[in-house]
Amino acid sequence: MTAIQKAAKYLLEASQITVLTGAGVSKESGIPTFRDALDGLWSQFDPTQLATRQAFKADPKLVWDFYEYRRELMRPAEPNAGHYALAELQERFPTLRIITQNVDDLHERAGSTNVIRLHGNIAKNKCFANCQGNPTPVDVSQLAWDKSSGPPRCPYCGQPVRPDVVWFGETLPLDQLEQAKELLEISDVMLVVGTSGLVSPSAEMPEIVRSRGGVVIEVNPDSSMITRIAELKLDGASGVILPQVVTALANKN
Ligand code: BV8
Repeated sequence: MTAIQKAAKYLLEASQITVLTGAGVSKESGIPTFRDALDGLWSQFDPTQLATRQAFKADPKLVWDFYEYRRELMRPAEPNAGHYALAELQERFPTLRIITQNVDDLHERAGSTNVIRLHGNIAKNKCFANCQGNPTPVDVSQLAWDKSSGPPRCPYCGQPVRPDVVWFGETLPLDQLEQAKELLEISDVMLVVGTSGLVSPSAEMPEIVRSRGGVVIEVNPDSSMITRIAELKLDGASGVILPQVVTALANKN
């Protein structure tokens, strides 16, 4: 039995399948991951230095421009075969949930529903002070400001507007984290796709499933911090591997 067929068998035998995705699942959509040495964002910018409240307070324009640069990169991106395959898996297994670390919207645009977003949505913005409540969404398309001067001001309180993403050192949205934790307690299979497993607390999630006797299946062309706890490693790009899993399931009908 091939690794793909083994993966299909684990999925068929599962009562709750949870998928954890990282930047790798969007790589084939043209969005650079954080690790790529060549086009990686972390080689040009160091997000652990830029994706923080401190950096934004120190230089709002630099951090705002960093996000405008990434939003520009993401604008033409379309879901790839890996996103569509995950949406097909959710059709096949209706209780399947996706927990994503990504801040793009490609899972939703591929048709996946009820996606748990641990780190927010780069397309959205909010008041830095959350002056009307956490979060205080701000639609910048309704604002006029000198774009060369950095972020616009919150229309309610005048504080700078910031991207609605989770920065390093910030806690994850509690509702999303709660939903993820509940899933980890009932998942008997976790499919981990395209993550280096370096960022917490998402990095600890596969281990929680494994420590309860669940099966961790990893899809990644390289090794990662998850590989050592994976029952099954599917070596390759998610846009290639995941459609093969869908096909293997169809053949088992
Ligand atoms: C928190 C949004 C509680 C922003 C992101 C020391 C000081 C302070 C904090 C910490 C610390 N040590 C640890 C921490 C916790 C910290 C952390 O983990 N830091 C790391 C750097 C060590 N975490 C936090 O701060 C989190 N909050 O813990 O709250 C708390 C509160 C206060 C004080 C203490 C604790 C918040 C973390 C969220 C950060 N925000 N994103 C933005 O996007 O700008 S994280 C960001 O980076 C992404 O969202 C993603 O999560 C992460 C990148 O990871 P990956 O997705 O895995 O991507 P990567 O490039 O690394 O890997 C890609 C993989 O794909 C590779 O394995 C590659 O082989 C593979 N691949 C490539 N091509 C393909 C492929 N796979 C499949 N197919 C392909 N084609």
